Amino acid sequence: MQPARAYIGIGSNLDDPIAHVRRAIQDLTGILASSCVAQSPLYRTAPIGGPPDQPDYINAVVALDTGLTPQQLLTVLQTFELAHGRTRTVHWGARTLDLDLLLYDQLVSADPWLTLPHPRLHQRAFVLYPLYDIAPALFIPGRGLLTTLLANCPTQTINRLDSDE
Ligand code: A4P
Ligand code: MG
Repeated sequence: MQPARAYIGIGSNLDDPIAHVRRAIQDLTGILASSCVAQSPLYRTAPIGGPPDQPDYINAVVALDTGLTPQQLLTVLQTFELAHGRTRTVHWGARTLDLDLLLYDQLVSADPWLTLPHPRLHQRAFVLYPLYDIAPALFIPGRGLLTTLLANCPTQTINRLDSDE
């Protein structure tokens, strides 16, 4: 069977976020029946939503080829979040690690447990820029071309990190 191409958004803004994101990328490269085909640079980004005075986030995106179903993949991602000490108290509050399944091939799903494409990805510079770094020609089902989404994205503060930071 052909593997699916999945894109995973990584975010952290607590307890040494750069280290959490780097470890998360390592975690993702070890997923069963999957291989990592691309990883974006890391970005430092201003928090969108959630309580005021949160620290900046570190964000990145990884592309995987996977033989897992989307449900299996999300379950693995949630296991990694827990292993990074993720707790869920405040909606959109600060977190050690958030792993979002952004896209799974061109699959569309309205299931609240697993909505595809991720319901907010098209509005978020912290997702669109790293996605563009690794898949510039991407089409987001129901939303359009990534390049068009980027051109229409609200202005948000995001800065690419130097690779040695
Ligand atoms: N869920 C549904 N679809 C998906 C999907 N495609 N991928 C469900 C992952 N999870 C999905 O997620 C809540 C529920 O969404 C889960 O039960 C899952 O089954 P969560 O991770 O527990 O909570 P969350 O992260 O607070 O919610 P969510 O919806 O992932 O939040 P967002 O929209 O990702 O926003 N600002 C900056 N600069 N950088 C960030 O990374 N992140 C957020 C979180 C807000 N502001 C940010 C950032
Ligand atoms: Mg999440």
